[in-house]
Amino acid sequence: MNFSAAGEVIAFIGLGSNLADPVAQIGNARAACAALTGVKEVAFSGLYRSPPMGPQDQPDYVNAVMAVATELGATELLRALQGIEQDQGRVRTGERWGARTLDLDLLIYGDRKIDQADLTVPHPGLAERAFVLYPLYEIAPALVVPGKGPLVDLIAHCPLDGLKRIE
Ligand code: PH2
Ligand code: MG
Ligand code: MG
Repeated sequence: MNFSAAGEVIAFIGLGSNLADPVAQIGNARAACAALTGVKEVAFSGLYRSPPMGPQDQPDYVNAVMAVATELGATELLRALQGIEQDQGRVRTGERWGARTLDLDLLIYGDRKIDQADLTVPHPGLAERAFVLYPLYEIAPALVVPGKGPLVDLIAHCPLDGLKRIE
């Protein structure tokens, strides 16, 4: 997949929600991402339901992955995604992997590897998370994840862990 023009980078965003009507949260977040200046939607996976990774006393998650073509730098895109999380009522409780109305993770930014205090790309948990890998595979089956290898190989080593495509 390469629908980007010169000066644009293809980036992948992981979407997750397990509070306050998760399906609606994901739909609203998709629209908000596509409406960002300097961001165009290229592809959007189906919606997936998965048991929580982390604390088990929280609802199941709805997850999806979106591909965008963007003129924004990686940090600019991260800040824009954090703005959308805030707009959709994200409360940072400090609990690791706790319930949230909306989580937007910058999974992949072109072929870049980024190691900053506030941003690691590709996302460090990506290779172990079925709820990231399977939706990603749906929209980019030939993807090679920078520093981690072909997506097909990552998928082959990642059990579904209860992940189900919705509908
Ligand atoms: N996100 C978390 C913590 N746990 N579990 C699932 N199934 N899906 C998520 O997106 C998720 C999670 C923190 O970002
Ligand atoms: Mg996350
Ligand atoms: Mg996050």
